[in-house]
Amino acid sequence: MLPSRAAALLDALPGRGAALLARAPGRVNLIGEHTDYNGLPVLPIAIDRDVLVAARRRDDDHVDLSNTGAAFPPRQYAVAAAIPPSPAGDWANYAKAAAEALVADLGRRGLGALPGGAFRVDGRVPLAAGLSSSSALLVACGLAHLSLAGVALPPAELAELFARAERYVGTLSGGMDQATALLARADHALRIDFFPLRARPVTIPASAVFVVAQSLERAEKSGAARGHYNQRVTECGLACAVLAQRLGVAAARLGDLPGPERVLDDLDRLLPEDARREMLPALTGLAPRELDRRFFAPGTVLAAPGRFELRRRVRHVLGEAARVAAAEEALGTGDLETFGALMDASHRSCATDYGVSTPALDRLVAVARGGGALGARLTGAGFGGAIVALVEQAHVDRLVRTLDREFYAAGSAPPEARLVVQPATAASVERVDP
Ligand code: NG1
Repeated sequence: MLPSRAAALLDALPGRGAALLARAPGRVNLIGEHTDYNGLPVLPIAIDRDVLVAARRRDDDHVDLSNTGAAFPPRQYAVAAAIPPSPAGDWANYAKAAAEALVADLGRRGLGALPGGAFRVDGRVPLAAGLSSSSALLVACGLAHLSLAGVALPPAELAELFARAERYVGTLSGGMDQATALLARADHALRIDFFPLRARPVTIPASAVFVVAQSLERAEKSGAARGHYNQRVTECGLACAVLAQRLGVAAARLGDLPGPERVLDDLDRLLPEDARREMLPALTGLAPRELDRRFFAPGTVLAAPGRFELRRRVRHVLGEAARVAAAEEALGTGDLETFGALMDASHRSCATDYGVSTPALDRLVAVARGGGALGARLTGAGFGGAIVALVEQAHVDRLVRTLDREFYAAGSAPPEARLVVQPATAASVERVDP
C-alpha cells in the first residue's frame, strides 16, 4: 500500500494508467561553505525532508505542473530546446531548468525526445532556509521527466547535469546540492569533490546528532541573496585569475592552485585587499573582452559590480577547504570535540572573511553553543536561512529547549523552525502501475 502522501498526489494527477513517484531530499551542509564552486570539497548530509513528485506521461510535449502548496499556482510549459522562463522567483523555473537541460543532454546522447507529462509536487523541505529546497525540487522534477522518457542515467552524471541546469534560474550555483540529493547514503555524511564530481560516504558516530535551526530570515536566492551569492562566485574567480597571473600557473578555480598553504601564508603579498573593475585587466593580465566573457556574462546579477573583495574571500575559501579535510578525519575517528571546533571556526570565517552571516545567524550560533552544542555554524549560502549545530545525543533536549527559550520565545516560530535531522538516503524513482 502506498503511503497516504503519495496516494493523495497520485489521486490528484490528471489522466489514467501507469504513473511514477520521484523523490529528492533536501540537505544540510555540515562544513565546507562556498567551496563547491571553487572546486574544493564539502561535507553535507541529505535530510529526511524531501520533495515528492507524482508524474504521468502525456503523448505530446505539454507539461502540466501543480503543487499541493497554495503559494505555488499551477503552471504549464512545452518541452523544448529553449523553454522561456517564468518571472524570476517562480517555482516552475526549477522544473523548466531540469527539462531544458535534459532535452539537450538526451539529444547529445541520441536518446530521443523528452515527453510531456502531468506533474504534481509536494515539497516538505523548509523554504529559503539554506536546506536546498530549490535543488530538491529541480532534482525530483528532473528525475520524473527522465523516467517518463524511459531513460536512466548514472546519478553522478545527473548530478553534474542538474548542477549546470540550476543556472537557468540566474544563480552561478555550485554542485553540492544536486550531488547530495543524488548520491547520499543513509546514516552517512558525504565528502564531495568537484570537477570531476567524486563522492565518498563518511560514517557518522552514533552519538552525534545534528540540529538545524532557522533564523526566520528568508535567504531567497531568487531575490536579493542572488546578487550577493553571484558576487562571491565572481570575486573568487577574479581572485583566482590574479593569483594565477602572479604565480605563473594555469588555474580555472581556486581549487586548481598549487600549494594552497603557501598561498595562504603569503596572501598579503599576492593579492590586493580588493579591486575596482577598471583595475582588473592590469591585475589579471586578461583583456577586458576576456574578462567580460569569463566573469561578466550579460544578465548576471551582482550585488556590487564595480568593486570586488579579493583577499578576505580567498582566506575563507582556502581555510575552509583545510577545515573540511580535518573535519572528515575527526568524524572518522569519532572526535566530536574537534569536529565542533571546526564548525565554530567555519562560522567565524563565513561571518568575517566571507561576509555571508547576519546578526540573527550569529545570535543563533551563540545560543546553540550556550545550549550544549559542541559546535554550530550557518549552513548553505547564508544571508539568512539556518544554522546547523552538532550535539551529543544525551544533550539534544537541552539544546532544543534552549533554542526555544532564548531564540524563538518572542515570536511565533513554526514547529519546523528547529529540526533534529536524520542523515537520509538519496533521491529515487518508483513506478506505480494502475
Ligand atoms: P543554498 O543556497 O543553501 O542552497 C548555495 C549553493 C551551493 C553552495 C552553497 C554555499 C545553489 C543551488 N546552491 O546553497 O552550491 O555554493 O550555497 O556553500 O546555488
